[in-house]
Amino acid sequence: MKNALRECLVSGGSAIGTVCVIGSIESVEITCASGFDYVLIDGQHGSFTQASMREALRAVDAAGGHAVARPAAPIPHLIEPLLDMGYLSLLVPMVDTPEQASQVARAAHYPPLGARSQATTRASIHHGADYRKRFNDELFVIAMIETEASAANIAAIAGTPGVHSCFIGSTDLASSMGVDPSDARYGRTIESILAATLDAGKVPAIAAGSLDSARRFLDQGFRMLTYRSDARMLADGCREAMMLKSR
Ligand code: 3PY
Ligand code: MG
Repeated sequence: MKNALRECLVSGGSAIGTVCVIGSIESVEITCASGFDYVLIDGQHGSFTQASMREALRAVDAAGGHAVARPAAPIPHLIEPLLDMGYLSLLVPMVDTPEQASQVARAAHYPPLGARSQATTRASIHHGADYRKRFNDELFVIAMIETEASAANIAAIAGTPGVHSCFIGSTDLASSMGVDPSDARYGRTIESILAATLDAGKVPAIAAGSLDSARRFLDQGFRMLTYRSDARMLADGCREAMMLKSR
């Protein structure tokens, strides 16, 4: 068992991924085949069921990719089933306070670092006999910073033991601040989240909706970047095709 995403990011590398929301295993396979370093299987906004989150993980594994799971909320009982399926990386939305961050980290880790419950599950069979012994060293927990409250608490959230990365949900952050992404205050907030994440020795991560913003974020120092979604890229391709109508 090896978490290639964690290994790459904690040793100073970068990773580019996208998010699968359509909920189709075929879309997950197509996305993986294009070479993203990870694909986020979205249990917050995606059309996945618990069963299809498991199928999606199998599809990503079969394609030699890396799957990150997003639970619907930062709630311990939503985290455990994803780990029992075999996911090793978690992107947890709406982590607004250090208390929520430690609750998430505690739910995800086995004792003595956390309180995850033991069981014979797909994960413990699929990942081999030493799964329970090695799990805490392979788990990668990413807290999403995507509200004004979360941005205000960034130092304490980033400093939480067991949180390995802070990921800016750039769309929700702008929405929570009530500003457009071109707003100067928004730009300063992103800078301060990045700085606090680096100060805590954690991996800075972000979502980008365009190639321009993705390049800017990577130049700024973000090392994990989720680019658009399968739905958005399908919609963009369709819109491009329909330009034929106005030729
Ligand atoms: C956001 O931008 O709010 C996200 O959640 C990206 O995944
Ligand atoms: Mg969001």
